[in-house]
Amino acid sequence: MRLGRVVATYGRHYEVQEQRAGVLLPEATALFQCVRRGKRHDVACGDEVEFADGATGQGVIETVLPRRNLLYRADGQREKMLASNLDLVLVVLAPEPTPSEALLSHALVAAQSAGIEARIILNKQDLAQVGALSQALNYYHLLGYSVLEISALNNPEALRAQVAGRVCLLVGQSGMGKSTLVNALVPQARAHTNRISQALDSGRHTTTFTRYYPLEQAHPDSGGGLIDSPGLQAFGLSYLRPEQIVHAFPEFERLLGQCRFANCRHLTEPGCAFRGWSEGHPQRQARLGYLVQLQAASTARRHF
Ligand SMILES: Nc1nc2c(ncn2[C@@H]2O[C@H](COP(=O)(O)OP(=O)(O)O)[C@@H](O)[C@H]2O)c(=O)[nH]1
Ligand SMILES: [Mg+2]
Ligand SMILES: [Zn+2]
Repeated sequence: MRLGRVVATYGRHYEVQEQRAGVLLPEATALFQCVRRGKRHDVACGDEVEFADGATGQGVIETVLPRRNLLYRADGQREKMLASNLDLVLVVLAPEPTPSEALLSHALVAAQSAGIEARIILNKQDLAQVGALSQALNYYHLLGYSVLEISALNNPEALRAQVAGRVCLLVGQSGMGKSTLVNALVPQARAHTNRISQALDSGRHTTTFTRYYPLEQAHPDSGGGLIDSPGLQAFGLSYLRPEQIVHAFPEFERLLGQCRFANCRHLTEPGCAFRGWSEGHPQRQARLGYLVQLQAASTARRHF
């Protein structure tokens, strides 16, 4: 049995890189194309696994080792793992295509509930329309989230200092520049992407797989890298319990207990502190809308 890290997930196929003492072995000889024993659906990019190797770089994942954390989403009862054992979630936004503030808020809630630090990357600084988005993101800056303004095309290096030595997942809508950022910081990324695209044999240009790209470091042991993921259109969080969600909204969490009714859903109840604080502030109202929407989706799902 060998020990490895899942560095790519595509469909029910996994690319596993062997590791010893927590350090990935050189790609040239340590990459294995694996399937999961018993066709189970419980492997995420970033997982540490035990696998049995077969012929010519093939393998079977036997055991998924305990995770430090797991970022996942759920729409209704359908759950989808994004990545595990993360140090940082980077939510990538850009002025075009039209960014979704709901998706941003959901991603921040997901990271917080998983106990993972989240930061915001505002990409495409070179575009003129970036000013309005930058202003909108000031709200999140004031909530305590780091916002890094960057252009993947002109100054990608600013990101390197933020990610050095850490395992970072890039999430966001399609077209925001996640893959461009990865390709700018990791020279070998394109080769891996092409290889997996060919394995998928789809002829599509969108990335439909998640892959970890180690960053080259001054010290090989310092680790860290970027995980590129497919574009998200929605980030359902129905697995959260209604009372968990408010803790991922810092501006509303501090108002807890101030509504007239202890079981206030912040919809139409009189004396609602959340609505009172939001009235006349479109951005606060939008955020309250996301909170209420997440709570409704959570209540609609049965928790056991
Ligand atoms: N103007 C501009 N375009 C960018 C920048 N970063 C990425 N793009 C473009 O945005 C498009 C989508 O980028 P991609 O990396 O595929 O986005 P992804 O879907 O998030 O992986 C591509 O045409 C990129 O060339 C940037 O900083 N400025
Ligand atoms: Mg991409
Ligand atoms: Zn209320």
